[in-house]
Amino acid sequence: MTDSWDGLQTLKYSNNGEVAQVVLNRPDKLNAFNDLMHDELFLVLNDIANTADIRCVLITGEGRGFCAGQDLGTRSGGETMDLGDKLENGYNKNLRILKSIQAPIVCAVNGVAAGAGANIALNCDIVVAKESAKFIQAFSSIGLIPDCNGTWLLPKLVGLARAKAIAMLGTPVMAKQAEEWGMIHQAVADEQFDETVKDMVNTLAKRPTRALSFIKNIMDESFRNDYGVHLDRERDVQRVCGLSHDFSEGVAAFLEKRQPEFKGH
Ligand code: T3D
Repeated sequence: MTDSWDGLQTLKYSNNGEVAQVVLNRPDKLNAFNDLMHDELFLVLNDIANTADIRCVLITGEGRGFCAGQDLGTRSGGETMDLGDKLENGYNKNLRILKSIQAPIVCAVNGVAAGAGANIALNCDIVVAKESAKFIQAFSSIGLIPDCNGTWLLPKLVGLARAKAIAMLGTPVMAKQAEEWGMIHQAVADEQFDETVKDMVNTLAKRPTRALSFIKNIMDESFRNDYGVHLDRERDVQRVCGLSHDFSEGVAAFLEKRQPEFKGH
């Protein structure tokens, strides 16, 4: 970790120019978000977005939880409030930067992910969770709707029937179930979790980053493109990939029967 990030109070952050790691760090509150955490996350996500050669980003949580969403201790029970402003200046501001990061983002869900915590995870490119972890759309239990784009993501990931049910009932979804439903990529036995995450991050950091960035963007785009438009988009993006170092290296390595040395561009 660079010295300049030592003062963070709600996160741990390291960025070696190739891999960036963000650890939500309020374990006594299951890493629930307060205003400082929103602000500190904004700073580190900006740093990542502005690190040109970053190859992979890892987001995880400290302690037994991943993130319990908004710190309800920062909201006054028995009062109404304008949550639109809160969302815009907190979660939405951060999710917009998260989305702008071009490197693959792995979310390692180390424990319970509730409310905004669950949906922040689902906004990442690859979600790996401990088998003991659970995802809870806790919002409706306090009279809210899923935010952090949960109402956009969930129907696409698990289908409308399951999305509506888990959002309305607030039923916890265990990691294995989440994997079976396609909500996350993989549920991993707790004892193999750290190793699996480390291997995945190291692998991604050596793969052709520019192509991975195109993959995530064009797959997101697929939801708003029609068939013909999407074929055109693939053609245009593949044209760019074909002109890249990593394509020429990938083919050369295959023909020479050796491992490719991708540079990420
Ligand atoms: O307001 C806005 O800005 C709008 C946006 C909202 C976005 C949202 O995220 S709304 C949803 C907010 N989150 C929740 O409603 C979840 C609340 N938490 C829980 O339901 C449970 O804590 C969990 C299911 C996540 C975990 O349960 P369990 O039994 O494993 O742990 P616990 O004992 O409930 O929690 C441990 C501690 O963390 C406890 O503190 P204590 O008693 O040991 O001092 C608990 O109060 C604290 N904690 C857990 N979640 C929150 C929290 N403190 C503040 N805010 C939390 N969200």
